[in-house]
Amino acid sequence: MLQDVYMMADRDDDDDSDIGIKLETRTKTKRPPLYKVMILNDDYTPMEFVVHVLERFFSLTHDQSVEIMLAVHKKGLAVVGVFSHEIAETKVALVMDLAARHQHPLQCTMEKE
Ligand code: TYC
Repeated sequence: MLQDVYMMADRDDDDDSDIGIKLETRTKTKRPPLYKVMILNDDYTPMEFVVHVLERFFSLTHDQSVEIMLAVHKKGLAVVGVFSHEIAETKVALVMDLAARHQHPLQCTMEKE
């Protein structure tokens, strides 16, 4: 934990009774960084497989999954979710593992937001 120590200034009155070191501490809590998880287009992975992956691992509805899959198909890639480092890493591994087991070249990556 990072802590700061502040010096308290003397106020401009005639006595110096309030000069001193204020040992107030403040705990800095940083939010953990977030990671975008993306899927990339390729020429071989079947559209239905990509839709299935989006529904299964990214809690998207069927309609949302079709929309994102088509966006990736047209534009090359899309962000499919934003997660903590550990969750993002797990999602990428699950997608890559399922794709490999079905011999599809689908790529899933993560990037710090
Ligand atoms: N381009 C693929 C096809 O025409 C479909 C596809 C979409 C593949 C999204 C990957 O991330 C992807 N079968």
